[in-house]
Amino acid sequence: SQGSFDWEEYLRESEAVPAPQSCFKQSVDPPVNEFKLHQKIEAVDPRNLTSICVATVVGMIGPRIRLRLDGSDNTNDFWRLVDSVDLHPVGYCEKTGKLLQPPLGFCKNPTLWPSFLQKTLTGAERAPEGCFKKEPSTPKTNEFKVGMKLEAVDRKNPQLICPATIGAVRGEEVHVTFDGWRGAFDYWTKRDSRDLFPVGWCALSGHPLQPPGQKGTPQVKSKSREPSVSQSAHSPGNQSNTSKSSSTSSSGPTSPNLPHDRSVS
Ligand code: MLZ
Repeated sequence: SQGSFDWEEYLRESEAVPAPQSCFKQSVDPPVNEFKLHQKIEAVDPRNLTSICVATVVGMIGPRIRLRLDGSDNTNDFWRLVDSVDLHPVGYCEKTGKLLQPPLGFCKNPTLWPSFLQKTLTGAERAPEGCFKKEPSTPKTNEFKVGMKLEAVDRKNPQLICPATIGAVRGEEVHVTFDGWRGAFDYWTKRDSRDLFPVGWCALSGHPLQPPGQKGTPQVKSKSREPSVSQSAHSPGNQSNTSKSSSTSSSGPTSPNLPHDRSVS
């Protein structure tokens, strides 16, 4: 499911504009991933944000790494950008006078933590300082507007980055809606979330971009929507296009202007 999606054509067909780079807390050049699998780091526990834990790099896609907190099971893995402020080299806690914590739900008796910690770090490869990239700055104001396109992490399937549209803006938050999906994956988030990327970020960074779903198109502009598009409108003999929009009458599976309603769920 990679390489089949082309933003340029999709934007043209949907008459949509990408959110400008200045909306995003992302560097213009995606950071380079210099981590290696199995390296240890210190990371903020996503389930307990005041706590920093030992974590192991268990996967990577482009500039994102998949982390597992040592002493936690494999059901709480999470993804971070290599320029996330949540990531530190081993030794960071010691240097800054903090205590390395067991992860929330440490699978063993808490009294076993000190010896577990020592054991998990002994002989382990530690990610070098240079792997940790500087966090990008936060844009001064919320420049997102309803209808702007972007690439966004699907938080229910956080290894995925998908084409999305800003569905609403409320103060410092934006509603992220996923193109071609009915709303089950949508979420509200801070406008400076690291899960939001400008159109083209995946291509630039070497990260796969999922194609849009096929379950209806909630973001279609109402002005260019015909009252009903019958099957005959797509048949080869009937090319009388009275609509002012869509010079190219694409009927491809990801065509954003046509109501594809072949879903079951
Ligand atoms: N396997 C899942 C993936 C959905 C991904 C949606 N991303 C917005 C499904 O098909 O339900």
